Amino acid sequence: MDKKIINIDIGKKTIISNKNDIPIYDMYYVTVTYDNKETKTIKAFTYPDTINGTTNHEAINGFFQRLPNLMKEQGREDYIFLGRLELAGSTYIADRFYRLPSGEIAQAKFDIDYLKIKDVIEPGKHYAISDIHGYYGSYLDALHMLTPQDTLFILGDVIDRGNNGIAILQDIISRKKTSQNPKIIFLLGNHEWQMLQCLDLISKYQLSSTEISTYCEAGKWIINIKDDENDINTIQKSNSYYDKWQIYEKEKAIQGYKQKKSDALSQLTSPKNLTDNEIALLSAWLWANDGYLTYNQFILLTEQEKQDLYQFLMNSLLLAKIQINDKKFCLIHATPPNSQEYIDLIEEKNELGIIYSAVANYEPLIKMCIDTRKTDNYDAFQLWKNSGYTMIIGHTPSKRVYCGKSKYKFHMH
Ligand SMILES: [Mn+2]
Repeated sequence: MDKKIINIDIGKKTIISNKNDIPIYDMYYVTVTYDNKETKTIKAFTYPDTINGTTNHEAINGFFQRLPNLMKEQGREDYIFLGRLELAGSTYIADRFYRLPSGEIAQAKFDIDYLKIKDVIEPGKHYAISDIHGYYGSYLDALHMLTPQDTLFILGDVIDRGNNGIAILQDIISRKKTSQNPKIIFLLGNHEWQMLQCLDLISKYQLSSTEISTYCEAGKWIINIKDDENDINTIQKSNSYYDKWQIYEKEKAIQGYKQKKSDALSQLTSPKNLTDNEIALLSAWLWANDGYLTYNQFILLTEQEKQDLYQFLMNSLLLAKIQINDKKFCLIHATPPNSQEYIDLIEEKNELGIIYSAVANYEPLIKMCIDTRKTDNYDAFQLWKNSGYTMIIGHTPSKRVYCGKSKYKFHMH
C-alpha cells in the first residue's frame, strides 16, 4: 500500500483568502501524483509574510498553531503546510515551497517524506449538506472532499449570513449547465424562498435602492408590532396582575413602534402601495436574515445572469427522494409535508422529487417544507417513517453529528 508521491501541482484557481478567523491566509488545493499514476487532491495552507504591507504574525501564528487540531477534529491528516517550519511544528510540513513577492509559487527541493497522505473518502457515495449560508470557501471545501463519482445534495440556504451566497449559486448553476462531476442536486431553503419573493416585490413596485432601505427600516417596526401583538394574544389567556402590567407595557411599546414606522415612511417623497405584509417581508429578508449581503451581490450580475439565477431557483427541488440499496430517503430543507397525499404522489412519480414552481402557489405547503422546525411537527416525520422513508433535513441544527469516527461541528444559522 506504500504509494510514493512523485509530484505536487499547485492549482492557482482554487486559492481561498479571508477564510475563518484570521485576516488573510491562503488555502490551496494541490494535486498529488503517486508513482502508480494515481492522483489525489489535498489541502495546503500557506503562510503569507505580509498583509497589505504590514505583518500580523500574532493572528497568523495563532491560526497555524491551532491548525493541526482543527484538522484532526475533522478526521483528516491529508493536508500540507507550505511555508515556515517553525510555525506549524514538524509533522505535516513540506518546507520546500515559497511564495515569491510577485505572488508566484517557487518550488525548491522537495522531500516527499514530509507528507502524510491518508485516503479517507470512498468513491460513488451520496452526500448531503445544508445551510452553507454564503461561506463560499466552506462550499469549495466540501466539494473537494468528493470524488467525481459522488453526488452531493445541497439542502437549501446557501445564501445570506456570509458574504458569498451568490458565488455559490453561480457555481452550482454553471456546474449544472456543463454537467460537471461530482453531481450537485440543489434544494430550495427558506432564505432562497424569501429572496424569490423579495425579487418579485422589488420588480413589481420598481423599488429604488433608497426606497428598499426606507421600507426595510419601516419593516423592522412592523415586525416588532406583530411580535408584541402576538405576545399580547398569548398573555390574555391569563388575568393576573403581572400579566395586565405586561400587556400595558407591550401596548405602550406598540404605540412607539407605530410612530417609528410612520417616521420611517415619511422619508419617502412618493410612497408606493406596499402592504404591511410586503414591507415586513422585505425587512425580514434584507434586514433580519442578512439578505442585503446577497442582494448587494445580486444587483452586480448581468441581466442574463439575474434571469438565469431566478429561473434556477424557481425550478429547484422542494423535496427530493432517492433509493440506495433498497433504502428510501427523502431529502428536504425543513419538514416533510404532513400528508399521505404527498407520499403517494412522489411514490407514483418516476422523478427525483417535487419542483418548487409546480407548487409555488401553495404557501402552507412550502412553509411546511422549508420553514418549519422539526420539533413543531413530529407527526409528519412519523408518517414518512411509516412509509419506509429516512428523512434527511437541514434548517434545524444539531450541535454535533457523528459520521464514522469523525465529529463535524455545525454552526447555528
Ligand atoms: Mn433554513
